[in-house]
Amino acid sequence: MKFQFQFALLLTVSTFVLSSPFIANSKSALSNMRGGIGKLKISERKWYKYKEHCYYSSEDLTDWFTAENSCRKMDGYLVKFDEKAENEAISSNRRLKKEHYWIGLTDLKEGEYRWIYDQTKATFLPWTRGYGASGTKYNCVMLQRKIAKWIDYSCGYKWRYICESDHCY
Ligand SMILES: [Ca+2]
Repeated sequence: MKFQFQFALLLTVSTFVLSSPFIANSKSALSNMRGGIGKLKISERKWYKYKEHCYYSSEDLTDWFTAENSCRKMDGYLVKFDEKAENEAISSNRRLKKEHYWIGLTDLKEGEYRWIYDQTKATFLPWTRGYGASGTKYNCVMLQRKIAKWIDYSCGYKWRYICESDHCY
């Protein structure tokens, strides 16, 4: 009898908690978010996982700013290479090895290369020979085809791009 009473009480309390509007809303928001990201991953299979972060190589070609926007929409940002090993891993695992890809680095202030993700300065700059000092017309950086070297280029030019996300589902 005592057990039945406790069980009934527990059931009442959990029904109340689970049906409260706040929890119901955040649960549905979370499951929508997961559903969206999950669907993209599973249906398109373009994500690569490296050290708990996920990387997405786009198929579409856009200017640098549109690329950054597209990354934000998928809960990410244009890739930030925190260390050389990350640059090399992502470079060699991009979807199309023979293509250039935008990365999240710019020198909107001439010569000062910063990551769009957190505005920190790049700690290493593996330029392709002849690039990296091309003046005020070339302010956005891309990963060169085939190798883990970088090229500064005109931000309006349309290339593929790589997004990074801290959330791998
Ligand atoms: Ca990173």
